[in-house]
Amino acid sequence: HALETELRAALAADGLALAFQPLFGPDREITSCEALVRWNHPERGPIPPSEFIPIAEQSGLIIPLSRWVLHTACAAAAEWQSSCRIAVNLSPAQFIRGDLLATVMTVLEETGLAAERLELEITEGVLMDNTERTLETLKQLRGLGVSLVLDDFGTGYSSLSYLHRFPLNKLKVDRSFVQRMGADPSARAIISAVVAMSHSLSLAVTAEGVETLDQFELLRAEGCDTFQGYALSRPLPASQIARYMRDHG
Ligand code: G
Ligand code: G
Ligand code: MN
Ligand code: NA
Repeated sequence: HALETELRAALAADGLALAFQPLFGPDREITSCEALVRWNHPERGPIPPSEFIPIAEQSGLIIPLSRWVLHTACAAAAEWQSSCRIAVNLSPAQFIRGDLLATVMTVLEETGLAAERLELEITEGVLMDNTERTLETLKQLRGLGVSLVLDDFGTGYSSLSYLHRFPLNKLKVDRSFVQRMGADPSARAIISAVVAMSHSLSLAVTAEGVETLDQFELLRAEGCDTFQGYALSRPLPASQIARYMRDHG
């Protein structure tokens, strides 16, 4: 695959970058930032992660790529004059390999970031595979002080039993529910029910894909704890995030 060769070269030659999207609490204070990998191809221009992450996953490149993301995100957060947390997306392949815990420990040591400032985002698929070993790894990560976030909640084949079986700290309600909320009362009812259930299990809830201030107000009224979306902030280049946090301190 041509793109695979070029992605390998980009990773080796410092050709990838991170964007950081702030997440906000109900008073619009910044609570964390999500690291999002970016590839600006020298000839083709920006290639979205939805195109190159699957190629990285098929080729095994996802392992060094994910390590680069984790290291770069933690190193950036360690420099911020803020106690804001950093959220990093994990790939299912990182669980299959079996050295995720060691990688996270090494990166925290290398960057000096406190474990309490790192949030790891996993998807429902991770919880469905290899459940015993995954459960053990997640418990060990929690033991370090890292937080665990279930991303894109409601899109996969999740079972509600996962929510108490796995040691999660937070759910991110998939943006498809947020986007349907205005027109479709059942989408709002789902969000309302997810918030009630999550809070009764001591899980925090993030609403993703918040594109309008009306959505922000509704989601706040429903009791969501944190909010992410274009209405609040777009993902920002690494060069802008530290200043953005100072100005929105
Ligand atoms: O940034 P954007 O909205 O285009 O991201 C699209 C998808 O790519 C999202 O589902 C996001 O989780 C995923 N993604 C972005 N950055 C990373 C990353 O560093 N690692 C992994 N595994 N997925 C990522
Ligand atoms: O799946 P995950 O949550 O990791 O994906 C995050 C992706 O969502 C990023 O690629 C980011 O660019 C995108 N995103 C962030 N805010 C919004 C938004 O308000 N609307 C839409 N459509 N996408 C968003
Ligand atoms: Mn995510
Ligand atoms: Na998501």
